[in-house]
Amino acid sequence: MTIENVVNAISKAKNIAIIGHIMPDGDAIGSCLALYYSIKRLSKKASLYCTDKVPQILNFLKDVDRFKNEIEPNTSYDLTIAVDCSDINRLGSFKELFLNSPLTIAIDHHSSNTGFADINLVDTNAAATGEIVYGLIEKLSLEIDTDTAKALYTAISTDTGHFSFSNTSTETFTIAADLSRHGLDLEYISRRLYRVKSIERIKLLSRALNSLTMYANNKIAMLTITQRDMLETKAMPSDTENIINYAKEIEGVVLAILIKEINDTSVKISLRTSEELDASELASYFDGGGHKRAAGASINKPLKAVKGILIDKAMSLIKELD
Ligand SMILES: [Mn+2]
Repeated sequence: MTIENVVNAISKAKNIAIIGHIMPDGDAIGSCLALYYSIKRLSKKASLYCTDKVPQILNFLKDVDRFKNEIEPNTSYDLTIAVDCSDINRLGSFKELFLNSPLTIAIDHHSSNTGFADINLVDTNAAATGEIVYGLIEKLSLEIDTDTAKALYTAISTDTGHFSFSNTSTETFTIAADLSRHGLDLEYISRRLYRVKSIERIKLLSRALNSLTMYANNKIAMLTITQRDMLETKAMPSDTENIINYAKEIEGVVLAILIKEINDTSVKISLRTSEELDASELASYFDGGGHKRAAGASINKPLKAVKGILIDKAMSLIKELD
């Protein structure tokens, strides 16, 4: 069985590289950390790698500063593990390190996983890679300590929308219940993950909400974020995340649009739709792509021009529905 092969490979290895995906999320960081702690407890050497910075929201986790974005000099690894990566490009600048490793493992739950490693521990029924790592730690006959429990709980909570998305299973709750037995302050973790926000983020949100414009009998909601909004609020690019949901959550809205001005001649659009409307169809009109419910595009036109074209196109799609 795959999991036994993973246990064997880890048991034999001396120095292991653990790589989380580009633009890491709670599942990637939490799963990497839990794996790192477990490997350390087996008295082996390990390094944590990630191309992009750990999101600020996860700074409450111990050891996030151990993630390096450059390969440690004069180090060679006999095993490399890709965590929460659906394909090899998700490894970013560590793709080379992975390809040159004598043995590779991928631990992942994406249904789009390409099976790019020597050993692929992929379970598409798992709500988070954190669930798979939990099972692996059990197989390694290790006890779960508080730091490991905290990292795994964060991984699973963030990938399930705090246990509310459709991927949340009985197994998810069973694992979370067990993790909660290891001295976790659940109120503190959810406060850090979901309630505490930077002042810059709130100022940006306030400006974005102020831009709200409704079209087509309140079926379309549009938000815009300008360069000036970003500059004057000192917000980070990641602070724009989730803002579109405020438009999407308005009752009766079938299409939510967020236009983010990149510079004077280009914008990024994000689209969210409900039921009838296909977001990817609208995005493809602007050479973008995505899924039925969520899509986006980068457009080389000024904000004002995009607004006009986008609304025209969206209105005609809405009319087709009636
Ligand atoms: Mn994940």
